Amino acid sequence: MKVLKRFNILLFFTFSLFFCQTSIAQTIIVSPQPQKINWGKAKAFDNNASFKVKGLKTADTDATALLKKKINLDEKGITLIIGERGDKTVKKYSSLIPQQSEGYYLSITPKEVVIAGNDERGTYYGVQTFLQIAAADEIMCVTISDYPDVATRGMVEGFYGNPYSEEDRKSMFEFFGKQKMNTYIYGPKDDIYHRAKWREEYPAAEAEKIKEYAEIAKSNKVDFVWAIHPGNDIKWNNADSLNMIKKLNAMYNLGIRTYAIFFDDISGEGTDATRQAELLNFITDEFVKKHADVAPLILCPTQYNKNWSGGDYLDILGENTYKETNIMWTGNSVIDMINKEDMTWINNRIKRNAYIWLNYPVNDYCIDHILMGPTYGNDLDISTMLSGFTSNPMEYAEASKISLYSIADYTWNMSDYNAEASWQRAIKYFAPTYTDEFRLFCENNIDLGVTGHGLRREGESPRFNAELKEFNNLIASGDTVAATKHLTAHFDKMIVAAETMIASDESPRLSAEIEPWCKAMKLLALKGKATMKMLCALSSNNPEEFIENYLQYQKYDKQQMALRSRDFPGSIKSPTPVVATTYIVPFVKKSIAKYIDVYRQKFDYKIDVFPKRVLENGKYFVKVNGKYLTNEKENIPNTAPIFKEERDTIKPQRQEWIISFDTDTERYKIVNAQDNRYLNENGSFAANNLSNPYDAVWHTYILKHGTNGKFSIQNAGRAGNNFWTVTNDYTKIMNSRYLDKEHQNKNEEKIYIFEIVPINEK
Ligand code: LOG
Repeated sequence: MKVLKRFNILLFFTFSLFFCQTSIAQTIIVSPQPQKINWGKAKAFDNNASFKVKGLKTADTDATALLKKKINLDEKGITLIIGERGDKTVKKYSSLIPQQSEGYYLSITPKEVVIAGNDERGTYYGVQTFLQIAAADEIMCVTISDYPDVATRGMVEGFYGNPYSEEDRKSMFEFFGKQKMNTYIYGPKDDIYHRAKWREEYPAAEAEKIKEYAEIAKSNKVDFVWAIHPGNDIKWNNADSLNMIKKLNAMYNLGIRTYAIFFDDISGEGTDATRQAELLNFITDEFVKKHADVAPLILCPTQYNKNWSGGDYLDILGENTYKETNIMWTGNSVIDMINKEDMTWINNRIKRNAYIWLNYPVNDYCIDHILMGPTYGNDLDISTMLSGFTSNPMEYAEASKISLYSIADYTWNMSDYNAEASWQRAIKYFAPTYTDEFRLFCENNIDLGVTGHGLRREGESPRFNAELKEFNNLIASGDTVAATKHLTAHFDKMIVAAETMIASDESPRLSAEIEPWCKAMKLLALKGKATMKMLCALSSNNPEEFIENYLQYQKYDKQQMALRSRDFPGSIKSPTPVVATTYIVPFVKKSIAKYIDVYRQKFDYKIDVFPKRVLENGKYFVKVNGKYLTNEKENIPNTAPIFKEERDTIKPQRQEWIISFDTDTERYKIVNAQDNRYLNENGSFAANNLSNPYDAVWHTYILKHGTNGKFSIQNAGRAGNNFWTVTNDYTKIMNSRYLDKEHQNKNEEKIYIFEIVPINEK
């Protein structure tokens, strides 16, 4: 008995020690995720330890400056050895330092700390990692051997819209230093000295700012790359080549050492590949090579994605531009994630490794959305196929850091990258206190909806969808009240999250940026709650309560429509912010239409508060020129009804059409009373009523009342936007796409031709 007890105590201690240590190590997040990290079993020292630093004079000055700012120095403190390969201080450890550029070795023991870079940046990154670990209450023993997978990592400020503010940029440089990103390409479309007035020098005050950016970036080990966009009006002559050199020289004097030349989004003369290559080579010869400290050029070509490429444009660039010139690439299309196959394709064309310009999380083409979701979809085995990887973010700098945090993870250690885990860590990093509230905000701002560019993002509103399942199950089992409680509780969470994020002083700049979307989220949740109350009112047969909540819903809806995000006088206009457009918005919209429909069938009380319907649900004659639309070929596939002069006295239903409002699409469906078949977009029956079930995409119409008192019937959904008209002999319905161009969808006379008459009116 005694022995057993002792054994148990021992077990308890061993276990608690084990768990305690693992849990400390696990709460420390080293970001970006290191290549090799070995947590020791014991604590090295406490958070308040002080250090005696060896190597302060020889190690990289940015690294030592950062270190001195953050730790306590004390001659009697723990020894901290710092330096880069070749320095005496770290000679002993040289075999442990990774060979890769920007790599570092870090070791923390109770006896000493070693930070040894393979080069200056490596040392600096070693310090950043040390500071992340040393921020914990207890500093664990650890050994790290670390280096980046992609040499050039960062962002391109390359969007249309508000350029970043001074504060945005400075905060970004610091963030990049911490997250080990080394490149910031400056090319905002709405900076006139980048694009419209590319030949002119910056006025003194702005020039001063650029100079400051270059300096601050540098002290965070970030290359501040300045980009010029001459393609809209460049002349391929000597004068403009010299204009270019002059401007680049002026920028050199402001401290710029890496340059990019952008030829994206232009047309006409500027798009000539041969001329572009000649210019780039000229600049390399006459400018880059004349300065020992200027890096090779970065070119954004006119054909910067596979969809927009054709002819021999890319081959000419590949053949003619000097091999050290970097060529940018956005992937398979303008907005796309990067995959291996496309990398092989482009690298073969340009005869070098492409430099990625990832158009994510940029939202200048979907400015009503804010993109806060996980950064997923880039292949994890392409690190050796890239010369650089930069992300084009949103004009919302703080909000963009959610994705940029993951870009840092991805480019640093690609094979270990886990989009979901990295996203969760980013959320926690930016909202350590309000993590769950911020997560709820982020997960409701993932997808961007339908855009011309086609990118969609999966996984929006997962917690809402889980509650919706419960809701649907309970509705099916008849328990409306319990069902609505599920969604109401979730809507309440959304409200609290929105309010918390707006009021939070944890990241005030982030809060300010996302505030319009937080407000939109709150109003959406309030609308959702009102909808749930309407459902309860329906099930308890309470029309007053239904109307009262419907009026609330309308009030919130108006408030939401009146919201505006950031205004901007340039190329982007301020939009109405939208959130959760994939699942929650459609759910609320469809629910409200459905509940109103049920209400109208049950009650008369105050139905004039609802949007007017063109037609009430019912049975109608559909007539043109006094003739009745008649379904003569009962239930025979591929037949069409015809217009008949006379009333059908044998089977009157053949001329009766059940027209009803489809609450999902807010369009009307038209069904024949004789065989229950749905008319399709051509005004015919494709199949019989068994093999051709109702499909809102093909079987619903927009009805409009014309000034002549007649109706138009318009196809919608995938069926397009054409109208019904009639064949020349007035016997059948015809799709207006068969009309000549001039008459298509415009000619009122050919479109407002249908009399839709309730059958009891005759
Ligand atoms: C522009 C870019 C813009 C982005 C997304 C490139 C190379 N150029 O279609 O400035 O932010 O798409 O709208 C672009 O992507 N053109």
